Amino acid sequence: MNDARRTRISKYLALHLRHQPEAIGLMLEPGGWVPIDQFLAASAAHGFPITLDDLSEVVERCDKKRYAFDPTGTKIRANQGHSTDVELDLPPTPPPAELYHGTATRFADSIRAEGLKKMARHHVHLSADVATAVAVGTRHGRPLVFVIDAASMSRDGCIFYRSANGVWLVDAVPPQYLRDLPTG
Ligand code: HQG
Repeated sequence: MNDARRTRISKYLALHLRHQPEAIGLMLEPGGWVPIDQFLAASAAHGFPITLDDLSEVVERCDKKRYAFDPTGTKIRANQGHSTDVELDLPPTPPPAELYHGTATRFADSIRAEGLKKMARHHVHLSADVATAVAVGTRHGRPLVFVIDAASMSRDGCIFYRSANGVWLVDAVPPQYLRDLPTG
C-alpha cells in the first residue's frame, strides 16, 4: 500500500473512531471499541472498502500509534483524540515534573490569559518532549511551546492520564502552571 492510501485510511479511521461513528452507522462500545468486522462492513457499505490487511498495516505503521486492536484482535479503537462522547477508562497516572504543549503563536496571548482549554476535544493534550510539542504546534501555524509545571498541578490535585500512545491528558491547565519554553 502506498503512503497516500495509508494516509487516506488513517484519516477515515480518525473521522469515524474519534468523531462521527454514527455517520457510517456505528456506535462505539465502552472504551471506544468497535468490532473490526463491523467497521469493515460499515466502511464498505459507505463507499470506502478497506481490507483487513490494509487496516492492520495502518494500525501498525502509524507513526503516532493513533489506533489499537484489543488483546483478542477482534476490536479496534482510537487511542485518544475523540470529540464524540467516549470513556476511555484510562488509569490516573502521576506525571513527570514537566510536560509540554505545542501551539501556534497566534493563540499564545489567549492561552497566557485563560490557560489551556480542551477546545473541541475531551482533554487538553500534552507532550512528553519538546520535539513532539513542536510538531503538534506546527499543525496550527508558527509553533510555540509552553512548559507545564506538571509536578505542581499534580500536587494541587489535578488528575493526569496517559493514553496508550504516550499523550498526556488533563481537563485544563490554568495559566499559573504555564511558562514559555526558554529559547536560544
Ligand atoms: C489551542 C494531534 C486559544 C491549543 C496531536 C491548540 C495532538 C487555545 C488548539 C492532538 C486555548 C486545539 C491534539 C485558549 C487551547 N485560547 N487557543 N485558551 N487553549 N488552545 O488539535 O493539542 O494527529 O484540538 O493550543 O499530535 O493541537 O490528531 O489540540 O492549538 O496529540 O493524532 O487550541 O492532535 O494528534 O487544537 O492536538 P487541537 P492539539 P492527531
